[in-house]
Amino acid sequence: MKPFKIALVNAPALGILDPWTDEPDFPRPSLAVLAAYLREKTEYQILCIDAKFDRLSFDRTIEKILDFAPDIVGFTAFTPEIKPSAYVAAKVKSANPNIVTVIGGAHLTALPDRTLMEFPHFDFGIAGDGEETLLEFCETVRVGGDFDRVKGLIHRVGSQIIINPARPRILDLDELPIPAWDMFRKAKHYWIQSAKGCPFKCHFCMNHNGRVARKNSVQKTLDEINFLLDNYQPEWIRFGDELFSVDMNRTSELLDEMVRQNMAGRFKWDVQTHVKYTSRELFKKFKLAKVTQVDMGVESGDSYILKHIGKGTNLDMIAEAFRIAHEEGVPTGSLIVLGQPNETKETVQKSIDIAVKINPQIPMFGIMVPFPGTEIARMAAKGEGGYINLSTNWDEYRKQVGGAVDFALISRKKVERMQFAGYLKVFIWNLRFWDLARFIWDYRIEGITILKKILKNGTGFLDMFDKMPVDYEAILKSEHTPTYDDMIFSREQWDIIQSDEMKRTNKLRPDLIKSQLPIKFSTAHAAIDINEQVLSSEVQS
Ligand code: B12
Ligand code: SF4
Repeated sequence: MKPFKIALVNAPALGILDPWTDEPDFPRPSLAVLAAYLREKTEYQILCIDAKFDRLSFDRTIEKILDFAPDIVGFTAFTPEIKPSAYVAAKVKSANPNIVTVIGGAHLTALPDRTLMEFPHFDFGIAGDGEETLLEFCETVRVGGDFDRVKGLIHRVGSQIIINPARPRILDLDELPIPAWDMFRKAKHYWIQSAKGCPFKCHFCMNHNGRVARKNSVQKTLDEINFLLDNYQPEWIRFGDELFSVDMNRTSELLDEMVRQNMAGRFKWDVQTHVKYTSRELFKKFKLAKVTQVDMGVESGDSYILKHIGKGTNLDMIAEAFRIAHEEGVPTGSLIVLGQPNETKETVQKSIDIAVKINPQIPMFGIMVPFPGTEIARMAAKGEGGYINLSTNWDEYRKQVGGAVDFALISRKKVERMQFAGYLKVFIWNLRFWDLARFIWDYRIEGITILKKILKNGTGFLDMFDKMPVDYEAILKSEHTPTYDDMIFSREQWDIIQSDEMKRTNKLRPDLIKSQLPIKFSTAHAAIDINEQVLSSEVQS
């Protein structure tokens, strides 16, 4: 019998403006995770085509898909990747209309029906966690069946687009197999995820994995690391967890085990977390386990802004977390977003100043992007928060070099100049000239792109995409251009889905909610309990 075939695709980049994202040294985790799940459960023939990792052109990507002759092609896409994915889907469908196309990932999850309306070349969409839905969907295509029954699926019935009820999240991540890294060439870096989800509600983040953190056990996490070490000897393992230390007891145990199993120092590794989920005890353990970097969200240096962005932090908590990390010798990264609601030159300056003060190993200044599904997108669509000129051209939705929105109280150009100056100031003010030289070398392409953009007369940057196919815009011309109402609606819908999910999880696994309430180690951490209150009141109602 002819095998059932599925190709899983990460589309090519439109240009190399930021090598971290456009020309990565790592394979795309979503493809590896979905392929592993399908392989474990089925006999399908599976091909992963990671065009960014393999530096494939659009033509070569399309050719590879068509040569494989799949029954289904599944595309993965963050917001700035949705148009390139749709372009590939359109070309594949025009060459072979029998191939079924399906899109999944954060963008589709934020704008489920709107994505299918904008891009008719996607036959189906899958929102949220993809593993179980993709399997059920493939089986429905393979043996025939009713698409209405597949939770999490978005599909067409005549000219109508139907969003099926959301699929409950997989609560125990240990159920999932180790990602199918063998379906890619050997890489220098790998991203793994030991926890998914985050209890906070930052205005600029959609929190697409939900507000209840779900975790791998310590053993499963160690197995994933050991699997990579044994088979691929990576230089760097990066944790894609929103909050690596969301369950501080689990993290503490994991760090002890990493030391006990002599993992420390065998590879570089880094994590992201929230200042509230840190403590001196934990930083000591991070140090022993030789973490390369702990990134923490600072977001803004202005106390009013900080108080209103849903992060549940204040300037004291932030300063204390970075101070303790320094004292314990743990290298840090600070994440700051310029272009917060009603941002001015003065508040941007405060954000740069706090970065100078906390003096992280690596400072990171992104510029606000109103990603769909976020509160910022809703505000920008309503003209609130000093946001103007909101674009719905998804190619502009990039944090380092982008242009999705402008700011009424400070020009984008000014923000870009201050962003550039901010990077320099952190190093120069702290007399870290060697670190500055290294930073400039490591991020030279990003730096040149930002500089080029600053020096350009116009404000656009889309002409820097030198790999954009000539027929790109023509192929993607749509009958439905996304509207501001779409952005507002998507935020409201997403809030409802998130809140239902929290209540459902609390009924099934109250321990998951409990384990993510931070342990209080210091007075500064005890100062703000907004999110604990939000968490407990939301789940109880
Ligand atoms: C690691 C990471 C990165 C890394 C690596 C990205 C990469 N190319 O792999 C780096 C640092 C480079 C990065 C860059 C960016 N990132 Co990022 N990143 C993450 C992070 C932390 C983990 C992603 C991950 O790999 N998870 C593991 C995989 C298995 O999960 P997953 O991708 O979500 O896939 C699951 C489902 O979404 C779904 N699914 C996904 N694809 C498909 C496809 C099909 C067919 C199906 C059925 C299902 C499906 O099923 C999967 C399994 O359950 C997330 C936050 C988070 N913790 O999730 C942000 C996140 C994905 N990033 C985000 C953003 C915005 C970006 C940038 C655009 C930022 C920027 N510079 O402007 C860039 C864009 C990158 C690009 N290629 O264009 C947003 C996405 C929002 C959005 N609307 O798109 C997120 C959600 C962060 C946030 N909360 O805002 N990122
Ligand atoms: S802390 Fe905020 S930015 Fe980070 S994942 Fe949670 S909601 Fe998103």
